[in-house]
Amino acid sequence: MKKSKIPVVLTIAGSDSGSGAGIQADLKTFSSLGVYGTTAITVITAQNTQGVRDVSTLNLSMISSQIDCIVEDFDLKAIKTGMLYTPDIVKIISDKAKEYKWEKLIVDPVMVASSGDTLLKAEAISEYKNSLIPMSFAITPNIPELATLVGEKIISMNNVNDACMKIRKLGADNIIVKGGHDNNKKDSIDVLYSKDSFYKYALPRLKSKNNHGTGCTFAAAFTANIALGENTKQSFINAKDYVWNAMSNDLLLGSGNGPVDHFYELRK
Ligand code: PXL
Repeated sequence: MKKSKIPVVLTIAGSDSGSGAGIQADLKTFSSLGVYGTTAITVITAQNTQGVRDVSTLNLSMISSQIDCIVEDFDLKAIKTGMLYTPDIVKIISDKAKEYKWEKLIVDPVMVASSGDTLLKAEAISEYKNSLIPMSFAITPNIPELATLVGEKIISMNNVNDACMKIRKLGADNIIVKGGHDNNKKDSIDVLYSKDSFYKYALPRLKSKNNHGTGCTFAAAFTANIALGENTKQSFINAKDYVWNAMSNDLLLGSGNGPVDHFYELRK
């Protein structure tokens, strides 16, 4: 294997035809932050800024084969998962994580799109808890995803710590909760639970409704920073700063929830 000039990462996720989220958001984030992104596509969605119209799942052997191809030829510094959709896909990714002994596996437990469309079948949640989360270096739920994972109706900033401790028991080393869905009007606060301590990072809440793909973008930016050799806390801070800047410079595309600007640096 050649000694590459740039860290390589892999995203295992769904395609978003509107390119605001999913594989497309991941690749833009990776490129913008200076890592080389490879992809294993799980599902193809037909969607725009208004919502998801269709989902088509790739067969399991094709998903497996994409991952094998990448692992055999690239020295991966980190791996990120996004939309996995079915229990079978979650299981096969957990099997690959075990087979290849992935140390830096970042699991973004994607469940629902900003448009409200379902991105994960309910039957897949137990597979996440039993197989994939135990293999993860970090998991990056938003507040509704965290509530679903711990089986509670609502999580607020008051009980977020208890919920993180429950996820820790499933085997994730680091838990990052994205506070975008919290009802704090002034700030958006994200929480990192790492090595038995909590760290909170707040930035002013942005009013833009062009927030499609912010969850994917955050997890991809965190993955890129880990691949670049940053420590967990700094990767968390850098990822939030990146999303905040990308969201501040939304591109005003489409009539629904538009994408953020992953390349805001180019347009300064
Ligand atoms: O943001 C979550 C997400 C992940 N992956 C795909 C998506 C979305 C949101 O729409 O479409 C493919």
